[in-house]
Amino acid sequence: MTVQLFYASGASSMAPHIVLEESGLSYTANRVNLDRKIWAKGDYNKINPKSYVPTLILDDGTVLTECAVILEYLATRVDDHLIAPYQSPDYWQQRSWLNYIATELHENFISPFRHGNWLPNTAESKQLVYQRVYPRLKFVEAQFGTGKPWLTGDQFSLADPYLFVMTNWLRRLNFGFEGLPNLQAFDERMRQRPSVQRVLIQEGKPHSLTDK
Ligand SMILES: N[C@@H](CCC(=O)N[C@@H](CS)C(=O)NCC(=O)O)C(=O)O
Repeated sequence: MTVQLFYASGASSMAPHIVLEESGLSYTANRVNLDRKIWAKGDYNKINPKSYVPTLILDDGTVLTECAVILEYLATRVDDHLIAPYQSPDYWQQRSWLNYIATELHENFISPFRHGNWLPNTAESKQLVYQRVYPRLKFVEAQFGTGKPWLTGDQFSLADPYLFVMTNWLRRLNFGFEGLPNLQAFDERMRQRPSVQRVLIQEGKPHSLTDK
């Protein structure tokens, strides 16, 4: 089976990209230009009319969207080390984390002006985003207070690459890790994984955040 991932450099699509690298599944990575909504073969909106990444196309042509769902799909395709057994207590904890990252962190990081400029790139919008994400990140920070290496415990799971996208955005936006030492250590731990290093090299430089 070969799946096709559609990604933009440094976007939330980096999370399934890391999971694909972790999983050993066969895949192709198709780069999307989000400013122009095009990819190597033309109009990206024909691939995903929601007009955002990530998109995953399965070998039977099924199109999957929504980062948390794509992550769960990929984790269930491989052996069970990335996700807890279906409906176990740990499974529900992982589901809660994926939903929290998607709705409380990911969405609040996205620029209020969105299209063509999905991370904030003006002083005002950056400030607004920081006010929204900081208390939510503080909550995650406290979860790491118990000394766990990964978000859901001692074992790396599908939630970690998604959280890493958020800590990577903290860096990109120059927000830093003030008051978030556990998240900073997590970010550094993630960067030591060979899968993450490969994806950072493959994806290359993200789009410019220069003030417009
Ligand atoms: N609800 C979607 C949101 C995905 C999303 O916000 N993607 C951003 C990049 S992280 C995007 O592609 N934005 C393109 C645009 O708004 O023009 C999900 O959870 O996957």
